[in-house]
Amino acid sequence: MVVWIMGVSSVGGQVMYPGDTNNDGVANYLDLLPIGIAFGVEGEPRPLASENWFAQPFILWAYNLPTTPWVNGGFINANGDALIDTLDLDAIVANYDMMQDTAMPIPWQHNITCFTCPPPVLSISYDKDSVKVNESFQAFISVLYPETIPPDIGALGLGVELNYDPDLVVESSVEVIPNTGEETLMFVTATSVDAFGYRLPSPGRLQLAAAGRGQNAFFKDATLVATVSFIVVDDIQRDTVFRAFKLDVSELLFLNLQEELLIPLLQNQDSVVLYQDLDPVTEVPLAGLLEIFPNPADGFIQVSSPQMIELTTLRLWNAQGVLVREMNPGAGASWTFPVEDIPPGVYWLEALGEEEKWVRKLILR
Ligand SMILES: [Ca+2]
Ligand SMILES: [Ca+2]
Repeated sequence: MVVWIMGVSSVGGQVMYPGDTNNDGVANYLDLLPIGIAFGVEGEPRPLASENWFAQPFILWAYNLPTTPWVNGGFINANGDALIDTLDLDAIVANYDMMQDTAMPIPWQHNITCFTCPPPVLSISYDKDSVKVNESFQAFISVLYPETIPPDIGALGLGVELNYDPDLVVESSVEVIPNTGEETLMFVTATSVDAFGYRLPSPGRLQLAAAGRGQNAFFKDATLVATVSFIVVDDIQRDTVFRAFKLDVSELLFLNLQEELLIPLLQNQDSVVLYQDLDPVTEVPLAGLLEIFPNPADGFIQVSSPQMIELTTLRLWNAQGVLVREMNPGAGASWTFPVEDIPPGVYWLEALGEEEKWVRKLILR
């Protein structure tokens, strides 16, 4: 065995690319996790080491990842010194999304699951439930457990890829802000406009990894991983005044310190309604008069005014901006709008007076 190792190293048969720490053929957010698992491990420095993206011979380390043992410590040691630590992060960012097929990459798949570990919950929520054009809002990416658990059954880290509709937000303003207040965590983040990478995710995609340094970092009842800030584009109109914005999870990987797979749950029901005022000048007077009741509603909505007014139109829009129901109430001070056959969810009630418009969010259950 020793002879074989020395034979390989002496002929330089094994090569690595700095930043592709799991040697799966691409440098990206997932390459943070091997650094977290192997944090503090020491081995042979790489002769003539560079952090540039080219094949570099290295001396095999005694260390291999626990459940994907074809990943040797020499792949993880991106900067080429004798230690796995945060200095090995830089090459991931510098070579982001670069691909290689000469280091004999192997897909990084985890077949060993920790079934006795409680499932971590990836939670996505927002600071607002509705946002106007040109205004900003934030998404919060957190890891939750029902209660704080012993660290040894928690998670070392996670890698997640999120998608959204790039036509709804100003792509150049999308910013991932890691929660550096969690001092045990290391982060790799990427958006389509991240300034550091050569190649980057396409618009509407962002990637995020967070991991502890040689110890499980997720075991508390709630840990904020990152905040993502967005700005709504100045015109969301596509035959409608409302659009729903939602982050969808396309890839999600949780590993623990033993490199075992954790099976996560997803808490991602929320969305943000983006809207624009078609005629904001005339919005004010009706707003002082109209009230809706009950909200949340089931069965019917009562729209009322303390005085007689002329209400030409009531329209109910769903969060996708689709007109669900319209009626023409006419003159009066109280109107009943039936909703018993409409699916539960978030809706917008739009009321038109003779020259005025009024909009209010409501929930049907
Ligand atoms: Ca990789
Ligand atoms: Ca290193």
